[in-house]
Formats: sequence, structure tokens, C-alpha cells
Amino acid sequence: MKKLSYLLLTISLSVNAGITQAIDSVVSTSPEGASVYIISPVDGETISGPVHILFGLSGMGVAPAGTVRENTGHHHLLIDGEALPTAGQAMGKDLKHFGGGQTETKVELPKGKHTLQLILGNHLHIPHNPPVVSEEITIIVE
Ligand SMILES: [Cu+2]
Repeated sequence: MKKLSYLLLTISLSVNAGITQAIDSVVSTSPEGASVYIISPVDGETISGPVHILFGLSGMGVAPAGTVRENTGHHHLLIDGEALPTAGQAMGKDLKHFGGGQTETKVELPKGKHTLQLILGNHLHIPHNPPVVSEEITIIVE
């Protein structure tokens, strides 16, 4: 009986290890001090016409979606988002993905107040751990 329970314990430990490994392989870690930020426009800026947004990243590199490389990711833009994406899950269509490795974009926004925020995602569009998220800025389109 003692042998059997030892065997069961061994099996359950290796199953747990397998699950932890699977989670580790989809969520990428981010290095300490990594940050993403919106270079332009600046918080509170009033803009007429299309909004040209420049993305900044420090402490990490940009890599296209699908590219597995340590300490890299691609940008995701949240426009007028109410909540940040869920940790450990691929980001969906409520954000704009820049899977080609782009570091800027031009968007047409209706007149009024809008918020912009950047979130870095790994090769599978999953936020890093800890998440690399910019400050949310507010702009006015006229
Ligand atoms: Cu993505």
C-alpha cells in the first residue's frame, strides 16, 4: 500500500509539472523595468484629422507575431477600452494588433474624447508576466 501511494504521488506530481510547463510556454516573462509608452500624441492633446500614434518600447524588443524570442513582443492598441485584457489569454479583436512588428499607426477617430493605451503581447498575443502596459492617455479629436 505504501508503494502504491508513493506511485500515485509521483504520478500526480509529474502531471502538475506538465501543466505548469504548458502555462509557462504560452505566457512569456518580461524583464524588470520593461516599459511601453505612447510617444505621440501626448496626454490631453487636441488633434484634427487622422491620429498618428507612435509606439515606444524600452527594455524589450519588437518581434512579429509568431516569432518566439525572449524579451520581445508586438504592440496592441486599446482605443476607448474599458478594461485591460485578461492575463494569460490571447488578446482578441477588441484591440488592434500590430503583428507585423509595426511601431506606429494612423487611425481615424470620430470627433470627441478618446483614450489610447498600449499593451505588449507575446508571439501568441498573450500579455507578458508581469504585463507591459502603457499609461492610458486621453486625446480630443476635433
Ligand atoms: Cu497580437
